[in-house]
Amino acid sequence: QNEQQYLDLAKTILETGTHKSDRTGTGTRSLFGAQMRFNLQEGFPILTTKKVFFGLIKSELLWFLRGDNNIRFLLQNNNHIWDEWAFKNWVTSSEYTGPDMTDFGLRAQSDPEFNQIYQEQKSLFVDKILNDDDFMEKFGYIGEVYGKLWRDWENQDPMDQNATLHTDQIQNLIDGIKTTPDSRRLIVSAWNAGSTPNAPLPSCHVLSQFYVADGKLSAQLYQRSADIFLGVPFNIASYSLLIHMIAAQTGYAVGDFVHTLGDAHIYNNHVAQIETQLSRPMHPLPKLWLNPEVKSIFDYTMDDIKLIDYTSEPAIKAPVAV
Ligand code: DHF
Ligand code: TMP
Repeated sequence: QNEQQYLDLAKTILETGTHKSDRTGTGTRSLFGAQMRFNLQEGFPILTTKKVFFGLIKSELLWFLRGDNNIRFLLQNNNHIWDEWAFKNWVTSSEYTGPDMTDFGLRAQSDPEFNQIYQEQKSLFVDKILNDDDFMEKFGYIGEVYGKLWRDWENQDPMDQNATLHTDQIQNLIDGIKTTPDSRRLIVSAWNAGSTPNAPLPSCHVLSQFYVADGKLSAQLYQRSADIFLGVPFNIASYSLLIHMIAAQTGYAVGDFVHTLGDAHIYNNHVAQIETQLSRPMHPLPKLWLNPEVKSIFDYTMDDIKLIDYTSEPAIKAPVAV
């Protein structure tokens, strides 16, 4: 089964990964360069050895496809997976006057008293993003990443110093698949070397390439940095969903999702959780349903996307490294 590749990779990293320090101060076991291949005809590749919250994956992908990089839309959908990185913008700004939030991610894990103060500040922050437009405009953005670059990559027109070009990579991709399916240039990039490195979290899924053969649409993702326990299960399901949606809109069946990883790591504070997961049985993979009435990749809503027969082992909680 598809999922075995993920479990094998996790096991290899646990057993052979290099102990490596990292930006967040958490520490990891890490391996450089790995690849998994998910045949989407065999079922939808969401993990079954732990429960993965598909609703969060749907709303995050719809958010990318809106070209939105302000977390308000996520919050309106009860999705909090990006809160910490927008919160970081706020507490490091000159306008923040609350209690000291230096290193909030690490301190929240080791200091229960601080954690309470932090949780209070974070829920104040979330309320303000939802209810205060000026505040949302200023502090809700997560920088030049994903959605913005997918739908509206801006660069100066080389022919005209005063003109800015706007590129919709997703529309171009769909047009490309329809008109030149043999093309080797079906690329979506989420790394603008000029601006992305300054984002609160520079894009992790950096580049994807789409491929059509034998009536099937496949894609390969290059992910520069891969949190095996928390991020990767989301990334696998998210790109598989995107392939299904684009296939539906271009008239192809689904092929493979090829997932190529750069720094593939297990955080030291996820080791017990992944060991639990490795001891569990797999369940059969679910199927994906997309509403066939939807006529544009940009028109899908939460209700147009459903998983059928998803059964899994229970969720496993783990702290996210900030
Ligand atoms: N930072 C790090 N260190 N790892 C990440 O995977 C990561 N992912 C980001 C942003 N920054 C990151 C965006 N994606 C979760 C999953 C994906 C994600 C962020 C967070 C996560 O915590 N998932 C939990 C459930 C969270 C919830 O219920 O709100 C899980 O158990 O899958
Ligand atoms: P980094 O910018 O120092 O590489 O930290 C980013 C962390 O977030 C790293 O652990 C990888 C993880 N991550 C994913 O695995 N998938 C994602 O989609 C995102 C946004 C982050």
